Amino acid sequence: VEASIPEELREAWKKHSATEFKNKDEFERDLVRHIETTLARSMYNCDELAAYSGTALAFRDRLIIEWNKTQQRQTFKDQKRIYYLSLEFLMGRTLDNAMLNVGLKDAARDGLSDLGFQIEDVINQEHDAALGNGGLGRLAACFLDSMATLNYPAWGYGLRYRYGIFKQEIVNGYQVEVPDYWLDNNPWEFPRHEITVDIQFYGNVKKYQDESGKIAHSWEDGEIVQAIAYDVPIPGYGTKTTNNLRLWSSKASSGEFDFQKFNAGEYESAVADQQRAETISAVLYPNDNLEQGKELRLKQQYFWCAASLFDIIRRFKKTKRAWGEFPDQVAIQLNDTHPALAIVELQRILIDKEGLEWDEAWTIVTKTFGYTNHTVLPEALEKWSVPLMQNLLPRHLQIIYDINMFFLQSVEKRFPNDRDILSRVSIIEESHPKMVRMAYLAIIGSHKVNGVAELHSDLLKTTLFKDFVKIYGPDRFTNVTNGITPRRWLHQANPRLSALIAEKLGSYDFLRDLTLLDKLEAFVDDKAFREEWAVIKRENKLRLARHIKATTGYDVNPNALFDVQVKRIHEYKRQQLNIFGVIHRYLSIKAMSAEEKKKVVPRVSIFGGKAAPGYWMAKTIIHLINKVADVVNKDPDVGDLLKVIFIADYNVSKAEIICPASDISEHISTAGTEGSGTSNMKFVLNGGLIIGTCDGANIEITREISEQNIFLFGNLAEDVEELRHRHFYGDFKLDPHLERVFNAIKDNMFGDKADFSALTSSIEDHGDYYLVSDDFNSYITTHEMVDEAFQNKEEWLAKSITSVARMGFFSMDRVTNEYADSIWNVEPLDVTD
Ligand code: GPW
Repeated sequence: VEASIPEELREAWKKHSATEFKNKDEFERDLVRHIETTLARSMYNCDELAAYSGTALAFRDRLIIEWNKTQQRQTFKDQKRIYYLSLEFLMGRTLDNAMLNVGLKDAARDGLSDLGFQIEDVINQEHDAALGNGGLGRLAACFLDSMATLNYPAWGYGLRYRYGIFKQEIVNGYQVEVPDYWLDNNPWEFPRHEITVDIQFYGNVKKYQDESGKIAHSWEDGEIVQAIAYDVPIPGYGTKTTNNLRLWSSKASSGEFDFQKFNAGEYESAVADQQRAETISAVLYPNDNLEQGKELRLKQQYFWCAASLFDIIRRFKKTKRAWGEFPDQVAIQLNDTHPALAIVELQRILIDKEGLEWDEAWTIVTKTFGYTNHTVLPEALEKWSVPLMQNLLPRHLQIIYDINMFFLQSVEKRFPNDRDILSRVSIIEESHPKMVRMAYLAIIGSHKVNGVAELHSDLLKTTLFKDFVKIYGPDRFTNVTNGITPRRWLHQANPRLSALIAEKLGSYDFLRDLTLLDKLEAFVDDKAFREEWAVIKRENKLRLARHIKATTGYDVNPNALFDVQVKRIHEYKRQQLNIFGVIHRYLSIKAMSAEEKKKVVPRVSIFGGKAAPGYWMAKTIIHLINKVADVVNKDPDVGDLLKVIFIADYNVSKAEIICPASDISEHISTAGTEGSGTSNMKFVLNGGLIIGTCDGANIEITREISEQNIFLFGNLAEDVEELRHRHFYGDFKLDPHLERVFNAIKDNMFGDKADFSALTSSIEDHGDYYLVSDDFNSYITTHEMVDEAFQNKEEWLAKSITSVARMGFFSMDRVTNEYADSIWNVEPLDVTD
């Protein structure tokens, strides 16, 4: 559709082209105009929510202007673009980030103050955009921030869930899930009602001869659901680039069919059809590191992949290039296997719709895709039942079988004497029912596969994907260690620390090149600087203490050691190890004389995180933490020496308060189970030390900041298999300190012991799969070392400063550049002209 204004009329447009506010006065003008017109409110009727909406609209105008220009520039330059396909984008709040990225937060602060508002209160009105579960979704959000900041032409593609991750309430110590309806007056999304794609499900496949006599396939009948695009602008920091995140929403297709139903008086059934269609994008599956194999989830995956590919291909076709150039224009990154169907869908379009030969199409497909694996946990690896897929996506299943056949033929040719390898690497698992192994499909359909930290990538190559390394050679597999955006996780979350660093380094350039932090090491002995550093940590702890008081009613002592573990609750992440350690500490304090108690370093143990609604053991862990808190926090024998806090509804905006306030944080997964972890990086970047196992990115953090600045403990990944094996054969002895803890639980010290028996018996009676007992002694001894180190304030400060100075490697910008060079082969787009 040509909707462009003729050349001779464009002067009139240019004269009135929208302009951006550039200072406080212009901001105030735009803010008041939006409040009085867009919101139809006035100075007699303006609460903080209206002030927030007005401010958001004023900044949104700026983003839109740059967003339009960026899209025009990218279309004009017509370079290769990156498409990041992720079922999760855990964005958090947008306003504060937008203010900082465009460099006008001070103007907004002053302007709001002139009009009677405090900027912090206004920022706090915003609801988090929480379209993700945890690390995987937050990584996608950090990618978007970095890609825009580095001027890469990049799009995110996701689903516009009506309900994001549930809100968590704690009632009588139990998690209660409350729906997160986040879409009402969300100013950051733009419905594009004109951008729609019809998506087909079910039906059947017809074979026919095309004009040239070739056998061809067409997918017919079934049902159609419509995808509608909603766009979200993604501004970079200190750049004009504003990229696009496109989220698809589902709706009943407004075809004749429904119209006929309405006309035939079948009003109710027509409405029911509508609701069924809308169900596809209704809710985010709330599982982290778990796949349940539900049909609706597969529908979500195909719906989103098909709509995104249609959109990408539509854009490519406008350039009138030959299909062979597709991989020179398009790089698609698969965030885990959730979008692996995109591989099959592209192959289908090329052979069924565009008439390409199989081999020609397959070359294009494999050059286009890259696949990132985030876990080795077996329960998280996606497998779809063949009958389910046969019913929902009959043509795709055929193509998967063909991909598999050609692949197995080539394997057979290369390894003629190895019969077993074929069944091991087959995309189809020969079980009952047969299953489609999505990770294998993703490997076979991509030119690069990467893990997210060194240990994790090594484990992929030596265990899960070993056969594929043999088949394809080691070059198809690579590592890109995760990172985080320093804009949100330092500058936005910890403005005072960011300002102090800027003062010392002479500018905020470190926010665009985090390796500049290394210059901080020169100031580690600077007395005034150290004092300022300590004051900022204290202020941040006070801010968290106020939040704890307001939400739990508990007072915590800001001089105590703040010990934090916030992340999804999972047995492999071992919050149970932490809470057992807390009970051990509690019992030790109870047994002390008054004299001995004087030597105890006061602690606040802070937990936060959601359990998947169906994950019983995770919910039991939350329950135990809250019960321990009930007992410990009101025990006069303990007083300020120990407090236990569970912060409800941990999310991105709470992380921004919590990360800057830790003295120590816990990253204590069973070695070999955590892909990378990214909150470890957030805490260290904010001057907290960490206690952790040799797992995920903890290992690279240790390499960067040195062993002296981290508290490592526990068995190594290489020992895990053997230990589990031994447990299985009865060689298991409960650690004596842990036994004391279990005895306390069994004495009903924290309420009915029956409530926690699943937890204790998974360790005592069922093989202790996560090695809690094996690591317990090492864990509590290391915590004693933490106490000791914390008493030496000067040394602790030196560790904190040195660690921050050495965190440059963990910038998401480094990560993005590595993907761009080694996977995408994409260049940034020059925005100066
Ligand atoms: F199972 N991760 C996550 F691999 O947050 F898909 N959710 C998930 O469903 C998966 C992984 C999946 C996390 C990893 O657990 C974490 O170690 C990693 O840092 C993060 O993804 C980002 O790579």
